[in-house]
Amino acid sequence: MDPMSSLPKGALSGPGHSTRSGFIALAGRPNVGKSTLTNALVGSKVAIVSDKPQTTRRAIRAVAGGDDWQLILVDLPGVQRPRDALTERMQRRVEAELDEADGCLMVLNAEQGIGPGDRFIAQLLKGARVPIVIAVNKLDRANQAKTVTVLKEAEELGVAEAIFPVSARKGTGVEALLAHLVSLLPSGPFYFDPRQRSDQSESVLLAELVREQVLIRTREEVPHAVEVEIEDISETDGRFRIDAAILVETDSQKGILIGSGGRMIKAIGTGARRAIERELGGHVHLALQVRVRRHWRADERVLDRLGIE
Ligand SMILES: Nc1nc2c(ncn2[C@@H]2O[C@H](COP(=O)(O)OP(=O)(O)O)[C@@H](O)[C@H]2O)c(=O)[nH]1
Ligand SMILES: [Mg+2]
Repeated sequence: MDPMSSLPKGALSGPGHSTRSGFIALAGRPNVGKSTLTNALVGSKVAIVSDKPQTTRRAIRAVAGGDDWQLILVDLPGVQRPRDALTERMQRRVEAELDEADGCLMVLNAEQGIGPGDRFIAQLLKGARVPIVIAVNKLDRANQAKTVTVLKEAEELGVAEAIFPVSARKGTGVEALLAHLVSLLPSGPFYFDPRQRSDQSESVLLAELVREQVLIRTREEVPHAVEVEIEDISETDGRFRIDAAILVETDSQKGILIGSGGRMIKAIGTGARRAIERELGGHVHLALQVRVRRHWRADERVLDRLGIE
């Protein structure tokens, strides 16, 4: 999907300004579809998606852009009660990002409706000095009556200057939302090379594609306990070899990831290889290893090395 293709050019840059660019911070409960919406707005996969909590650990800057505008979306890690060094860092990051943004996009879930978690976030945003836009997502999962109710409740939150019903999965309404967000950006030079789609290094993106496959296939404490490190990438004649380690905290988690007869690690490897091949556009040999590294989540040095700020 290319959400940009039919945007009128004149609508995107004010008179007398050559380019506009800026940052939009994404807020919303876990699982409302922030990462999916980021990918839809950018028009390519920059953020991994699953229905597990803490899928998004790093504050990715995703870059949507046209000829004369650049909109940088900051997909914030989920707001949670601090429990360990990892969640504490995530919390600090959320506050810092809002401070630097030109606008905030709060995402709600039309399927579930608005609950105490959404109201809590809306309350936090009330103090923000930036314009707030609401996207009511998962329109494809709500009938008309439900949609009308949620849109009304969204308005009653009293924080948004504009509200857009969308389906990030299907692309419905994404173009109108994007045009509005672009209209909020100040004029100014681009922050990123226009060919860039995010600020993630290639190895972090590839590690995330492996982690996404783990998240899709595991439950309970396992998703939260897993991290992935790319140890080596090499290319010969358009064929890639990638060595990656999946880090877990206990032997039992390692057992789960390997699975009986190695079936689980095989399924993770096949899924990840396909996703990486789509990203790199070539044949990939993916060598995966599962390693136990106890308490990596509490180890600031490991977090630094993995790029989790
Ligand atoms: N049906 C439907 N599912 C969606 C939509 N957007 C996201 N999802 C699903 O909702 C789950 C959470 O999405 P994600 O983008 O990771 O949410 P985040 O935690 O807010 O970043 C995933 O299973 C997505 O596939 C949508 O528009 N429609
Ligand atoms: Mg996310």
